[in-house]
Amino acid sequence: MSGAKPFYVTTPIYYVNDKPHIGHAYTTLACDVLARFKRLDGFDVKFLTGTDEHGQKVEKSAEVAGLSPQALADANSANFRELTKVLGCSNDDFIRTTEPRHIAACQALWNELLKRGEIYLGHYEGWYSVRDEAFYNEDELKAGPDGQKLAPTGAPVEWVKEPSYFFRLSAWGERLLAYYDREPDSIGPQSRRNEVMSFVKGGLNDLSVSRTSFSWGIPVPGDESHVMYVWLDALTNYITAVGYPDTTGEYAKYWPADLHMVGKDIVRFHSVYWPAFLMAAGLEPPKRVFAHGWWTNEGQKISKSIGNVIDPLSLIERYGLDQVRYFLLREVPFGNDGDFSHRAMINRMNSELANDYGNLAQRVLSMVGKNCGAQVPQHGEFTAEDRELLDAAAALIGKQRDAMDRQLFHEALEALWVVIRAANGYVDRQAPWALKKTNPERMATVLWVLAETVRHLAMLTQPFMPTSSARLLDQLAVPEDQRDFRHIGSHFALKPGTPLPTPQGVFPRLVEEGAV
Ligand code: ME8
Repeated sequence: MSGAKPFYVTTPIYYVNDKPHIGHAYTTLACDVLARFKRLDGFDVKFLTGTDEHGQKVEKSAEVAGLSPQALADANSANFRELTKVLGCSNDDFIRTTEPRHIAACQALWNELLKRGEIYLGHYEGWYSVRDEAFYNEDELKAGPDGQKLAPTGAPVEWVKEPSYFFRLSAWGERLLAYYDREPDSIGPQSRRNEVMSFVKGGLNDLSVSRTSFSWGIPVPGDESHVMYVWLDALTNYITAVGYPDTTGEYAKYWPADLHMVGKDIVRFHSVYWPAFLMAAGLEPPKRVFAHGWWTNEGQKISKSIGNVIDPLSLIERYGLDQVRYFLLREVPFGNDGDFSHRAMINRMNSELANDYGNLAQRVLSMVGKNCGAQVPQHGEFTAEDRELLDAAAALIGKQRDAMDRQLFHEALEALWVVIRAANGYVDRQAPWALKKTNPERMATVLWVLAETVRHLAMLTQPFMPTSSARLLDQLAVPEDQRDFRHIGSHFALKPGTPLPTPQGVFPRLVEEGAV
C-alpha cells in the first residue's frame, strides 16, 4: 500500500460496565462502512475500536457484581470484541485501556503536559456525576422529581472535595476557537459545531484531571495517590494505538486522525478537551469529529432500568447481518436521532432489499442464465435510454465519495436506490422477456445494460453489505481482485461471453409468522 493516502478512523472506546447494545453497534458499524469504503477507494486505512476500562463507574459496577474491576473489564471487553466480529467489522486494532502500551502513553502525555506547565496541583470542590464521569458547575444542574440535584443529562451528582491536579483549560479558549475556524470540518454536523463553539465562547474553567478518592485508574507519574481522570486516560487511546509516545512510524503516518466518530453525548469531550490536551502537548488536534444522533426503542429511551435494551446479536439472528447493517444506516439521516422499530426493520428489509435490489438482480441474472446461455450477453449499439441508465450507474462513485466524506450514509444509500429504481423501471419498459422472440439481439443488449448496472451497484454496496454484495459479484463472475473502485469504470465492464454461475437469490423476504 505504499504511496496510498492514509485514513484513520476511530469509534469511541466503550465502557465495560455495560453489555454492548444497538447504540454501540451503530457507531461501530458506521465506522466499518467508512473504513471499507476508503479501503476499496485505495486509501491506507486504520480503523480502531476498543474498550474504556478505568474510572469510578467501572469500579462501582465491579463492586456491585462482586468482581475485581479487572475481572469485570476482562469479561465485558471480550463481549465488545465479540460484537465487532458478529457485526463483520474490519477493525485493524482493538484497544483496551488496561494494556501496558496505553498506560505508558498516558503517563508520557501527562509528563509532557506537566513539563510544559499545563498541569498544576490544586484542590477540587464541586459536583461530579459518576454515571457521566463528568464535572458540572452549579448553574448547569437541574432539579430532579424529589428536588435533588441532577446533571443536565439526568444523571445523579455528588459533591466531591479532594486534592486534584488541574489542566489549564481556561487558557485554551481562544486557541480552540482559532482551530475550529481554521478547520471548518473539525466538527460535524453543523448543529454540533455551533453548540461546541458557543460552549467555548462562554468561557472555560480549568479541568480537574486526577482523583484521589478511588484507585481504579492510571497512576499519576510521581504522585501515586492520584489516578488520572478517566477522560484524559480514555481520549489518549487514539494516539496510543498509533504508537505514542513514539511519534515516528504509525503516528507519523496516521496522526492526526481523519475522523473520530462519536455519539452526540460525548462531543464536548472530543471537540473541546481532546484538542486542548493535544495542542497543549504540542501535538496536532484531530481533523474531524462527527457526532451522530441517539436511538430510541419503539419510541422509548433505551435503558437497562426500563429493560428495553436491544441486543444486536438477536437482531442479527432474526434479520441477518447485512439487513441490520443496511437498516441502521438507512433508516435515520446520519446525525439525527432515530427510533428502532421491528416494523420499520421488516419494511425496509422486504421492500428495499428483497423487492427493489434483490428482485432486480434476480430477474436480470435469471434471464441471462436462461436466455443467454449462462454467459454475459453480447451487446449491440446502445439507445439513449441504455446510455441514460449506464451513465447514472457510472456517476454513482462520485456521489458516494462525496456523501461518505460528509458521513451522509443515508444519502449514499439513497443515491444507490435511485439507480436501483431506475433500473427496475427500465426492465419493465424494455420488457426483455418479450424481446426474446421479436428481437433477441436487442434483448441481449438490454440484459447487458442491466447486468453492468448491477455490477456497479454490487461494487458500491460492498461497504454496507459485504457478504451479499460479494455473492452478487460472484454471480456476475467479477474476479475478486477486480472489486475495488479502481475497477469500477467502463474499462472493466462485464465481458460478453464470460461464463456465469447459476443465479441464486441474495436478499430473502421475511415472512412473518401468522402472515398470509
Ligand atoms: O461514553 N444511540 O462510553 P459508552 C446511539 N467510554 N448511540 C449510542 C447509544 C444510543 N442509544 N448508546 C450508546 C463512553 N451509543 C466513553 C467513551 S471515548 C474516548 C470514551 C454509542 O460505553 C455512542 O457512540 O457510554 C456513544 O457516544 C457511545 O456509544 C457511548 O459509549
